Amino acid sequence: MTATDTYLLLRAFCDELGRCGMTDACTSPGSRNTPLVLSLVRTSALRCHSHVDERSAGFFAVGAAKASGRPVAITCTSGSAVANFAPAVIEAHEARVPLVVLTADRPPELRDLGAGQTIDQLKFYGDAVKWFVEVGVHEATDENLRWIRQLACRAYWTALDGRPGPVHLNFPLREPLILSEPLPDEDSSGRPGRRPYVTRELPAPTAASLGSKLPARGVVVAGRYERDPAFGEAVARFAESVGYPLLADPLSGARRGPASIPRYDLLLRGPRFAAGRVPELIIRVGDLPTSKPLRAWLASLPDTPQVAIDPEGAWQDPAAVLGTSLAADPVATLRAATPDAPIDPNWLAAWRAPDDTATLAIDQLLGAGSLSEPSVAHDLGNWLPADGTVFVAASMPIRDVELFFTNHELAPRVVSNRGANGIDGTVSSAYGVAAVSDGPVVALIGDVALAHDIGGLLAGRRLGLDLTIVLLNNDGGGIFHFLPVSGESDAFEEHVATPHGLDFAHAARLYGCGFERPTDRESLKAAIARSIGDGGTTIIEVVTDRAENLALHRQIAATVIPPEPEATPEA
Ligand SMILES: Cc1ncc(C[n+]2csc(CCOP(=O)(O)OP(=O)(O)O)c2C)c(N)n1
Ligand SMILES: [Mg+2]
Repeated sequence: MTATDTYLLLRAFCDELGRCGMTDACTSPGSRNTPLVLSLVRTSALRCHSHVDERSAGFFAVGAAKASGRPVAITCTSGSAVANFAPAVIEAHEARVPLVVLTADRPPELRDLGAGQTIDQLKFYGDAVKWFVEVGVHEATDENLRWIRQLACRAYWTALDGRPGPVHLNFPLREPLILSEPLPDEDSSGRPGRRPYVTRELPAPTAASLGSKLPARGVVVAGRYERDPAFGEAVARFAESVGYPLLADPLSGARRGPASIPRYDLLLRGPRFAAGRVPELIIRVGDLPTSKPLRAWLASLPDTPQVAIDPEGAWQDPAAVLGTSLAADPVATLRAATPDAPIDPNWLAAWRAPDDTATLAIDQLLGAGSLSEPSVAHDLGNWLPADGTVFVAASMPIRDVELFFTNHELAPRVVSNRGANGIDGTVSSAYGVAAVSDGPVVALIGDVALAHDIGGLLAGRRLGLDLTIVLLNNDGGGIFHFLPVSGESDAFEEHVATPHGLDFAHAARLYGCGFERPTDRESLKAAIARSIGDGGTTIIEVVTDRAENLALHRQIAATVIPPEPEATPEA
């Protein structure tokens, strides 16, 4: 077994990933993974994105795979580098994102014997991966070249098949790690015509029946569903055709059309509103939206038939109220559903009118004021073009986008890491989206999330990517002011809100980004347009105050929700 064997096998493996349809891979530096890195980089079908930090590489790949719908490969050296992929692997598992994780390892004779940078990498990610393979050390015989091409195909298709997710291949690599002579040009081990060695036919999306007769009073709830660009439009048209109110998280792409009720989070907080609108059927598509009031409302209706169209077996039902789970394609199912269902115009109107009133009230409240966290979330949906993408961080940004995005036929795509709801890796994932997107990408992010992945900024300059970062800087975790812990005054500020006093202008300088600090809505709009026009990365900081933000949210809620003695407090 020589370095030539290693490189011949890896060349065939990487070539095969490209033949299957892979276009992007992320590398990170090290010694042990030299054969993996060089083989990926020398595969002409793959764009290789170099990262210094494995945690960033992993989250970058998550963003690229989410936005492209294609599996992305990531590789790292042995030891704790493998552990630094873990947060992204977990996000990919939870959010159903296809990744092919290629870790380098010491060969078996060097494990657990004090050799450097050696940890137990076998099944390192546990049940977070769909498949683990210890690849082993092999000679590049004809049989083994066939086998490794098959292995690449299996890794690619397994990541994508059924419920997508990460797969992990651990490669023991023996020294020497570089070639002493060039590989022969010819590799005839692949199929002719650049066909994949194994073409796996994934089943065509199938429709299921929602029943022969839809009731007059139904509701559609739509959440994150990234891989089918037709999803949002199909859901909105279905809701319109049957006259069902559509409660659509912007992550669904379905917040549009005359049936969409974008203020559901605020409206459903009013018990009188909810009590007067008990539906006969709830159709759920995509992930559950983040909104607590919506989740609480669904949970309060265990006797209302609730149907989820759930092709990936995601079981999004923490309250155990679903009666039917259809293993079918939501787009095909909704398109096939009876278009002439009995429409009760009063039913939709009973949602439409208060929703329109709420939207007007919000516009007035925000219009009168200067920049605020809600105003930024509100405006981004209107300012960005339809081919643009907003990558939204966890914490208040994702909640404010859900609360304040308006109905918009040509809204930008909204993408977020909602698998594990982490604040980690946000910058890196946004760059991953930018790497595979044609339109402009804007990241909406809080200050703690930016500080957490500040190293992710390195990708901008090193990889020549364009990203506009709208930073909502309230010097800490503003979300915690909405929670009961905010009353624990001995520990809240230092240990929960965690103010840091960082001046992000210095970070912008360090990483070669532009920096702006607009103070009104118009200058924010202009700064975003400038950043998109100029290219590169600009951090556009909007300075806010956590306590004022809480007060503004309360004011908006009090204006929208009619006063009722038993009104629930904001969560
Ligand atoms: C990896 C990870 N660690 C911790 C948390 C818990 N957490 C949720 S929100 C938050 C604070 C986020 O602050 P910031 O990004 O400034 O957003 P803001 O709350 O101010 O909107 C934290 C620490 C998490 N979600 N993920
Ligand atoms: Mg903050």
